[in-house]
Amino acid sequence: MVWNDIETTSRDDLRQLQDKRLQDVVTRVYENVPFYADRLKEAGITPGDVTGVADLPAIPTTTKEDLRDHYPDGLFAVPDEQLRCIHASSGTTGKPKVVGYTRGDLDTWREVMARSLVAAGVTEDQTVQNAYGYGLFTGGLGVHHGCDELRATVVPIGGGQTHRQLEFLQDLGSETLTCTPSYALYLAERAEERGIDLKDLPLSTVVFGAEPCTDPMREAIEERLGVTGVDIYGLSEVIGPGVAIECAEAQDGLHVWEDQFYPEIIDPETEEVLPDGEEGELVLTTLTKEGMPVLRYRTGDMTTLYRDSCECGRTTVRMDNVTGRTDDLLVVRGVNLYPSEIEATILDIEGVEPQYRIDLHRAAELDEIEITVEQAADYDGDPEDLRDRVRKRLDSRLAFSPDDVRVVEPGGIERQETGKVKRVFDHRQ
Ligand code: DLL
Repeated sequence: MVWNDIETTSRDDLRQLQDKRLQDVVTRVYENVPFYADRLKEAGITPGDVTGVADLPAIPTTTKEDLRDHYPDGLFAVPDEQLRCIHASSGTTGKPKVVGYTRGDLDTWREVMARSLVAAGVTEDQTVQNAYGYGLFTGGLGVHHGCDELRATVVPIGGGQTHRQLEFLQDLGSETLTCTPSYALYLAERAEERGIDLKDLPLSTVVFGAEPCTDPMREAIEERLGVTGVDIYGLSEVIGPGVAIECAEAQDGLHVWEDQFYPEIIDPETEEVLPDGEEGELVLTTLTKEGMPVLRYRTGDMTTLYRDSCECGRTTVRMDNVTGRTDDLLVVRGVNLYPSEIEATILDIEGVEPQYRIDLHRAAELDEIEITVEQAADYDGDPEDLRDRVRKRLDSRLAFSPDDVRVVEPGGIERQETGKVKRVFDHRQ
């Protein structure tokens, strides 16, 4: 089932719509956002030169630094009185990125989130326990808007309160849980401790996002909670959750709602646009946003696009699960590694819990990397063997040998109950 016919429209019709919408948004930002007027003029482009998405590569990209430099509202395209809501995403450094929504933007958000929930298999008669944080973070309210649009029943519990989460999952019988992948696993662990078998409950779907989730992590979620795990992607600067989502039927790539958000993949070094099937940085252009439209926004997220047909019938382009960000890249003694590559490698080893941490140190001018893994509760072998297997697997899969591998007891890696999980600890500064 699809929520909106646009999801299955022909690619030609979709392209016509995108072309028209791009012309409109370029005109709007040219007229209303001095930053974009200057950027476009510098590139020798007037709105009349843009006839469609084929012209996008000529348009300069927008970066996170551009947003920070114009904090808080320098990229807004409407006067304050037209804003209905503000969200902000806290970066690791400096000022947060502030985003403003008009009534029209909130309607768009409701729409793409309703589509997303339907793609995940949620229906109007279901209950959704929403364990994304409410507040400035877009996760909680984004899912909430979508449930409301779909007319499903939302339980706005937000992040944390694990005891209450488990109690409600049992007593209210929610069919869907929405939360980060790390929190889904955290809930599973706490449920196991309390002797609650989540597989016995009506819960059948977890819509996870806001953090990368590798295949072994997804398998752990699906198995421990007895659910179908559906990956949802989005970012505050573009709308929040609801830019793209997997369909429950195929769970094979995320359908990008490209009538609203036009995706491109670029080489992060040269900004050259890469063809379908090649991995690079995702760049998004909002085609209808009013409050804070963005042209060619560099998300920092690494992925691949592909356009072959999907068994669910949706015709949209799909993107691979985001497994890394350009700024997550670890450069250790000349070796380039994404934490997600390390995750996928170690979590695939039997006897290891889906938990780990990566610590970077500097000793005598040299970078050192230490990996900590956690022994599974049901592993009764020798921890030394486990350590050995982790080392060998990292070496054979990634040609990488960490300076140290630590194996800790079950529960030995500190868990995080709220927010986005932190797994890399850089002590080098
Ligand atoms: O995390 C929006 C969101 C909320 C998405 C709930 C899904 C579910 P921000 O806080 O602005 O917005 O962070 C956006 O989080 O650029 C990615 O690096 C990362 N991210 C979001 N979804 C995924 C995902 C929300 N499914 C940043 N897989 C993005 C991997 C994700 N990374």
